[in-house]
Amino acid sequence: MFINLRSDTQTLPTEEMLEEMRYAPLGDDVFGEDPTVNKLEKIAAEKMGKEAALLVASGTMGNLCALMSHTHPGDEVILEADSHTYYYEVGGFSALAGLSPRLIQGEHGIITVNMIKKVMRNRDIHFPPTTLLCIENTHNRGGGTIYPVSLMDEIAHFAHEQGLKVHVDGARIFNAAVALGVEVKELVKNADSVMFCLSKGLSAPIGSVLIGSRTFVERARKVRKMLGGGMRQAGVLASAGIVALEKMVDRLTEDHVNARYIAEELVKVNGLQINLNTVQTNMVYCDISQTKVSAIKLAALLKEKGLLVSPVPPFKIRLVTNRHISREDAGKAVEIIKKAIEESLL
Ligand code: TLP
Repeated sequence: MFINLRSDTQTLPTEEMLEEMRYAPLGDDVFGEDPTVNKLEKIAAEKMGKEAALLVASGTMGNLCALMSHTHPGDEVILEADSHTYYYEVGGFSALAGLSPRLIQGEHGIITVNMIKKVMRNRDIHFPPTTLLCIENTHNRGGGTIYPVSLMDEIAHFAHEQGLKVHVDGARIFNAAVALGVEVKELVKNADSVMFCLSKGLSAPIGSVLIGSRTFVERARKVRKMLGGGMRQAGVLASAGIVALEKMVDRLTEDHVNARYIAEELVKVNGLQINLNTVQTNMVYCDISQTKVSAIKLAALLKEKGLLVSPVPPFKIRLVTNRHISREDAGKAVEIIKKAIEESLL
């Protein structure tokens, strides 16, 4: 049995989810007739303080539906340079949405109004129209870092003044809300759309939700169909998603406490560097460049010792706590890493 700190995407459905999946009332969601999907979408929209919501197969599909619903091919979208949408979504923003990216290198993924001001251009015959700004909260490659409410508000106000829509990749927005001790709707109240994942720390097996105004979600529903994401008896998935939203949010604090513990232990290890300021939620990024091993090699070495982590080449590894990781597992993981690093320094 591995201690699996590769990602919170590795979480398995709870017994209650499996039970709900067995008995969920079902219908054809392409016709809007699945009562369980409709129920999940209603709950999600309410939690985000918006009019409507749409269940999608994945976070990637949710972000793409948002991009395609807010923009037209040929538009420019402002993205953080390490954002998931830019970095890990196979370039769908360009290949499928036809957008050109204007990148901002944030600080640990976090961008400010001043940074946005620097990349804003005048409306000019030579430039593509800039129509959308994306924000990732929490920011994955930034270390699971959080945009606080005030910054989210400031950015959204500025973007709107500039005529831009604001989409939030909130794959882990509940981690941000729990860590800040605010209701999630506070964080997205000025955004035009938000996507969050049911299938990460919240433990549902499949699914993400895209939320926004009624008109936006109508458009996104059409785009989802075009992308092949119109699902039929999707209530099977939505039923687990309802449990995720209603029962699995508060416990995310445990993951944050465990991540902090791991980071504070590992920062003492010779050869490892961790920026403790970025350990704000359920992720720990360790810089291993002072050791003699690459990220890929260290991840393989750790796997041999029973620990799964994500290599972030060339010289980082990522550990993500989740509901299958107890405090005891966190302690064991620290010991395994210490041993592997000692061996690699020899
Ligand atoms: N992130 C995954 C990998 O793709 C890296 C992970 O293990 O962290 N937005 C953010 C911020 C994400 O971290 C992810 C997944 C997504 C979107 C995409 O979600 P899925 O995997 O459901 O398409």
